[in-house]
Amino acid sequence: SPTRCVCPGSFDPPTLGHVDVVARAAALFDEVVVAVHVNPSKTPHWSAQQRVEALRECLDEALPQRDAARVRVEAVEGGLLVDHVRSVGATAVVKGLRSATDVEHEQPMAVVNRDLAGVETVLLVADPRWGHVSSSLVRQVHLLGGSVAPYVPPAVLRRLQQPDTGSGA
Ligand code: COD
Repeated sequence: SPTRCVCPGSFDPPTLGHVDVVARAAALFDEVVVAVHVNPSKTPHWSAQQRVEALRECLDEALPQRDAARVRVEAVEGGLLVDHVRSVGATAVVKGLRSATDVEHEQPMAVVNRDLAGVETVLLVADPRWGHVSSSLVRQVHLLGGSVAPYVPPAVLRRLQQPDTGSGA
């Protein structure tokens, strides 16, 4: 049977780092489910629907069609990550690792997710080109009037430049 993983995140907004992790997950697994988490304790800048649509566009533009076809993007409302992982029939979570801070953050979650459901976590070392890129950095630079073109896929840049059709503001 096909191997399947979940790439979870907030993707608020998606960055080139996110797209790189999903592309690399698609090289390791037959099927990838990108889970856009709707965190009840966070107020998102983009709605879940905007993040899902933007990610779909980014992946369709960045990946060869045969790879993009193996990646599904969906919103996930609350609940345990592992419950969603199991509900889609995946065996692993794939995440990106940018820094020692990321390691400290991911290590306990990986142990708990394995305890809860036997779900393994695959941590991909960030490509140095995007190792410093985060959604919060992109939001801040954009808000203060700087160009985020080096950090986000063209589909996200287009949406940021058309506030009424994509910023969620
Ligand atoms: N390069 C490589 N990887 C990157 C980059 C980059 N430049 N930027 C981000 N990433 C990776 C992150 O490391 C992460 O793996 C993923 O991409 C998503 O990043 P974000 O910032 O969009 O998402 P987060 O960090 O807000 O994570 C949201 C989650 C839903 C994944 C998180 O809150 C989570 O795991 N929740 C689990 C809830 C749960 O079940 N808890 C109980 C058991 S632990």
